[in-house]
Amino acid sequence: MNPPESDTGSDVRIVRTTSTYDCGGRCPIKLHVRGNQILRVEGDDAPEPHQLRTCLRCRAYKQYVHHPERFLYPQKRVGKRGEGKFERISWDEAYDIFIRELNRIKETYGNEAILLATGGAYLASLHNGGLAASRLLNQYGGYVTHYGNISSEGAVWASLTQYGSVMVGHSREDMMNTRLIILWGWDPARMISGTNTMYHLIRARENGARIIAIDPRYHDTAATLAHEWIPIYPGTDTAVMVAMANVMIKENLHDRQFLDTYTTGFDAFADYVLGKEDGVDKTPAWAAEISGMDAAVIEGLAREYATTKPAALMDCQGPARSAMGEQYNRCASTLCAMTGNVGRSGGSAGGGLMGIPVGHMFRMSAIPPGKNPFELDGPNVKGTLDIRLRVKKRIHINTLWDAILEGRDGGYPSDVKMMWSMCNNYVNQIGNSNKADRALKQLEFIAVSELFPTATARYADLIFPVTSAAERNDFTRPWPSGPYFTVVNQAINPLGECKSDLEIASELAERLGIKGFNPHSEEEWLKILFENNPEYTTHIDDYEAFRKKGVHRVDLPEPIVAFRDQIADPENNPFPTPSGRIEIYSRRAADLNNPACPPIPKYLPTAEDRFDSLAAQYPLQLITPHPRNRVHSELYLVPWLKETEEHRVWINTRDAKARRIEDRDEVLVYNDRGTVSLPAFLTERIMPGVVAIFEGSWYHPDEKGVDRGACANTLTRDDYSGGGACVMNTSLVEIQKA
Ligand SMILES: Nc1nc2c(c(=O)[nH]1)N[C@H]1C(S)=C(S)[C@@H](COP(=O)(O)OP(=O)(O)OC[C@H]3O[C@@H](n4cnc5c(=O)[nH]c(N)nc54)[C@H](O)[C@@H]3O)O[C@H]1N2
Ligand SMILES: Nc1nc2c(c(=O)[nH]1)N[C@H]1C(S)=C(S)[C@@H](COP(=O)(O)OP(=O)(O)OC[C@H]3O[C@@H](n4cnc5c(=O)[nH]c(N)nc54)[C@H](O)[C@@H]3O)O[C@H]1N2
Ligand SMILES: [Mo]
Repeated sequence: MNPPESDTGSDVRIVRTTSTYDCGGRCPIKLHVRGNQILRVEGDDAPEPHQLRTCLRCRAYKQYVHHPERFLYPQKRVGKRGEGKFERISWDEAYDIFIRELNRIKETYGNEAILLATGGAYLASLHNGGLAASRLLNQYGGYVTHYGNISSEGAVWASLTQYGSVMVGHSREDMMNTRLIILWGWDPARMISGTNTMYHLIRARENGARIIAIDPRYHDTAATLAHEWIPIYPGTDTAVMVAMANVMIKENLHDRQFLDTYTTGFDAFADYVLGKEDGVDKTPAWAAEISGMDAAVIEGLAREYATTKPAALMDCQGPARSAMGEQYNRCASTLCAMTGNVGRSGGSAGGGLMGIPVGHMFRMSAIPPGKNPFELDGPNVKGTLDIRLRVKKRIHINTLWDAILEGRDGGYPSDVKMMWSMCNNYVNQIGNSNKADRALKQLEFIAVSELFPTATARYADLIFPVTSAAERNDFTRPWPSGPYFTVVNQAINPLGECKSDLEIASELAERLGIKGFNPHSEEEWLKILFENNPEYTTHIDDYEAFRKKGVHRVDLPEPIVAFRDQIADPENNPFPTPSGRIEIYSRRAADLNNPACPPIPKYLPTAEDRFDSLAAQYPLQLITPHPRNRVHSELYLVPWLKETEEHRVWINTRDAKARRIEDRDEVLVYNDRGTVSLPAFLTERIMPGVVAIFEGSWYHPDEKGVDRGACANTLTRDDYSGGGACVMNTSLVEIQKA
């Protein structure tokens, strides 16, 4: 697997390209290639400050592309469903099986029985599997799919409610202008949030900014950069934020003029905060009981944040992937407004998404048609590709398994009989993997387009083997940080008989008699995509040079600051909300009439918080952050990355001792949904009462149903919050020695 690393021969080619992982970053990489083999990966070689530092995942790129367990040929199932036993077949046979089953299901049950499960794995423009498959099934008469961004629906909901926009970020250079950075549930050293975030954070600290981390874990960013770490019980951030507002109002530290000029509904929020609405004064003492933070610490934090100007409160998406997730992002944005930090250099707008308008590829949530009052009518950035979907019905992403198991009888929109899945590993990545096992065993037919034998692929009847990004050309962009654009340049010919999702869909279209599905070559498509996207044409003059260099960095005259124009000149630049203002009170939210989704941000108790009676049985709160050495479950098999960090459950020494657990002991973590088995990591880096299992380890139940892969979602809920966030950080568990 590791070829000789000599890269000096005259037969070695250098290909400048980028990965397409769903990690938010885009590292420009230089591949050294001989024949059809990547020998070596070099990082970006641009000088500072332009260099985009290459991460560990991209440095392991060759082991990903050339991994011996990659699917190289079409396969059909030979063992039992879910057993993972397959046999090589030809492409002709694979297409025949797929079309036979597709037609049979359509004729027997109608198009509504066809579920298309797409995902964000391959974040590039052309070979995007979800787009190709949805165009195909669209022309085949329609299908059922999912809505609700698996990742950030809480943050999307909050930003759209409060600001009417998801572009709530500043370019990272702006951190140089700040005096205080609060990393509120944000650990970019691990999940990077855009290449070079750490570089800019380090420079901000060197420049004198104080950095505070609020997180149940003393995470890597806190350990390397923070002046202070404040632990907090999961799901209680909103209570602390509300109490901070309480302090600010009582001590008159809030920016009344800012609130009067730019916001609406602050008084309603203040009534809630001060207890005029419900008789509960939301004091630091009140929040201390809920959050585990000291009242004095909350008071100090409120004063420091309100009086240090400018200050950047950086919330993200992890705490929002919870049972009342959107409240955290909304309340963060409200504090940003109360302190007058929105639209100001060195400040922040909150909202958790950090999107900026240059080079940024933010995937919009797939909104249920006609259901979501916050629908965005953005331009179709995919240029001339018609991606209007003839979607029959949509199911919330985190209820897919119930929708399959219960169908119409359970109130779901249709009876699903087949699933075609690509660019995701949902058995592993959405809530309740044991339910996924039951649901998928019930389907009549499953096709999975994949590179690797993932937990989801194991359930397939048919595997379409897909090329990696090294085997095709495309455009891609970083998702939260920018400002730059990247190119996927083909480095090697497709391995084995792999094809891209677009090729697979095109060949299926031909066999299904669908005309004009893919009229252009790859090169033609790329040119069309480029020319039809004003983002590219505005910033890039020379197409050929862009392709060759593999990256185009945009020199900004000044850092991007979200809502700079709205704040500088509100008369001429209203916020894109119904009121034209920052909506601390949202009429649209009020109209939903959903107590789980109130018009002002509120702390709401939920099932499986630590006050739930279930805590008597399962006293530990489980959080499931993103892994440093993988992108979710992708890269799981890569040896170099496996070596960097063992998959263990983080448990505080005190909780471990009470259970007679020693470091590295094999333990069972369990609740009513399932049991996982993995070694323990005893540490003071997580607060007592909370345990952490990084998401993405592959689900692998043994005969007794114990998940030996220790997938976090064996323990999580298949549920969603009032605003549609997937509930992945709100689970109670217990732990014992195996
Ligand atoms: N290496 C790597 N990078 C990635 C990814 C990856 O899989 N691997 N995934 C990418 C993707 S798709 C996304 S969406 C982003 C995800 O980015 P995030 O959503 O920000 O990442 P998480 O790891 O879920 O959570 C961030 C932090 O929140 C903390 N946390 C959890 N619950 C709570 C809470 O209730 N309160 C507080 N205060 N903190 C809490 C966790 O301990 C963690 O340190 O990362 C991207 N980057
Ligand atoms: N417990 C818990 N669960 C979580 C989260 C959490 O914080 N906690 N985070 C959630 C978040 S933010 C996200 S974004 C999701 C991610 O959920 P998924 O998108 O399901 O996760 P990945 O593990 O990235 O799976 C992507 C799969 O697509 C495959 N793939 C890559 N490129 C291509 C391609 O071009 N074509 C095809 N056909 N396949 C390809 C990869 O091999 C990989 O197996 O997970 C969510 N799940
Ligand atoms: Mo995500």
